[in-house]
Amino acid sequence: MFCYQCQETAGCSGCTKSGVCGKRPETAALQDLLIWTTKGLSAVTTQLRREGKTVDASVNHLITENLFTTITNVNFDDDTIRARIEATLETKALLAQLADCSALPEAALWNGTTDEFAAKAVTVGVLSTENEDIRSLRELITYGLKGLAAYTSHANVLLKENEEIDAFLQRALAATLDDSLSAEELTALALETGSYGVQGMALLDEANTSAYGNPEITTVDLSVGTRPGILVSGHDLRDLEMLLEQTVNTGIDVYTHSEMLPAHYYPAFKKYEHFKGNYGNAWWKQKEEFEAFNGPILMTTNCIVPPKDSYKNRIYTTGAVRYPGCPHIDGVIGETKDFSLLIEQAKHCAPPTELEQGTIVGGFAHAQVLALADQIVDAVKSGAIKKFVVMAGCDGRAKSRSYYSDFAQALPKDTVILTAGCAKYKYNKLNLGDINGIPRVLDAGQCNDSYSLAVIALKLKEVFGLDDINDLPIIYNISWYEQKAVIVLLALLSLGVKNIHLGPTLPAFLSPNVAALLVENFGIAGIDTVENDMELFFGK
Ligand code: FSO
Ligand code: SF4
Repeated sequence: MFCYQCQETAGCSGCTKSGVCGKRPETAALQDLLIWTTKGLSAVTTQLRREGKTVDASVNHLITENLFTTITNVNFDDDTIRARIEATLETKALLAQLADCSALPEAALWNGTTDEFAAKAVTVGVLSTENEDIRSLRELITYGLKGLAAYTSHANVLLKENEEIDAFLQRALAATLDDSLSAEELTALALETGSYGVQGMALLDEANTSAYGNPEITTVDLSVGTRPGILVSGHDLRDLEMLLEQTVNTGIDVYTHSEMLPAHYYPAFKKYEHFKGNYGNAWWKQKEEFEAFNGPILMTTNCIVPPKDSYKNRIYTTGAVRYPGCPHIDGVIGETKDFSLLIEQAKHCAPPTELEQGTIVGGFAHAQVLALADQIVDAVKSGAIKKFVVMAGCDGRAKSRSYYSDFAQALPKDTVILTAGCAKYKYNKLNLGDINGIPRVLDAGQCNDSYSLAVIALKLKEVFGLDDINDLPIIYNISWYEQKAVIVLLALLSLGVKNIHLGPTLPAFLSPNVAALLVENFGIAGIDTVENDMELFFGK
């Protein structure tokens, strides 16, 4: 196997024996083949569109779900990945009859049987592209598209569609098979991927806010109640809504975990009295925290870590997530899922063991921040706020990530952190105080809510009458882990944001030349020690 798509890849170069994430070589091979066949299907759909023919939304969804399936910590189940390859080949064969496929690449034409999958997979992985710069750019685009697909999938379950984004996503996937494209052309495509990333996040923002209202300042409880609970993790708000509905008056409380924390900020969920609070921290601490929770856990998206036997019988998956041996709650778009299995189990479980007490405050997505714009602008003009520091992205297992807690604590007291994604767990419980009533950590929400941070930056640029987004007093110090962070990064680059610091390590999939190109054109940099970075950013 060879996989280097996430920040925790072995030796900062690539997982070759098995994944640090727990992905086995057989699963990695099937995921490689799923990506390759999905690119082939995308070549066919792109050809169909070129010929003026329409592509059904169900095909768009098949493609985005396939990409979502291969994101780090989403699907560890070979049988379902194999079934997805079969469905992809079947759809491709049907659609290929409607288009002129004579000039399309092999991936568009291959139609092997299930017993040929393993042999084919070894020939179509990441390393099948020999030129390391082309490989690097192809993977940068592919990982960005995986992140984009995850975001549009969440919008799709809320019945929001955008054919333009799907058409681009498929055209870009197909382009990664095209040997005639130069490094310059692929670089331009990576930036175009970023601009569709902005649109994808905007689509999801629209889907979430039109369904559940605009996030507002909210105090979230970190303690536990005395009743049994169900813990919901991942990013899918529609799943949470269905679960909350079905647990009304059952004597069960519902808690959020990791990236689901921002659900508390949405007005629509506040009416549920049994929507108790947030339990635990970022994804990587789940082994201890899920054990202590005592009740059923619903994984709506990444990040699932291979579960310990002690709580495996309490893990349920839904959507793109699968883990062998854990029950899966089915439900297609528009259908109400049936969570009675979890509810029945919860009734016989002990209440959660308390991990901590206290509260945290969040809900600073674009509408809420713009409502406070006057107060914030005044604070900037008076000098009470000197700089904003965007610390969005992911948390992870690496010890070196303690940098982010130390960095947040070392920041001058006249700075405000703008955050989104699970990166926040490194500093959202540190009580960093406030500036004239404005908290020093403003949490916009999930990783996709980085869109809010971009909207806020663009608004500040307008208010201060600046021509260039880079003239704002904003520092970008972003942490990444998986492929959603890649689309967030590309989205920021497409908006013209420069000098982003990315850590705790730069992606292994950036070849030296591609990394140099990003440094030269965008000022992308890594991180240093907290002391040196304070000196760099603040000159002290
Ligand atoms: Fe995994 Fe975290 Fe939101 Fe990332 S829980 S690591 S960019 O923030 O994606 O999914
Ligand atoms: Fe390794 Fe990350 Fe790939 Fe898992 S997703 S196999 S940890 S590079």
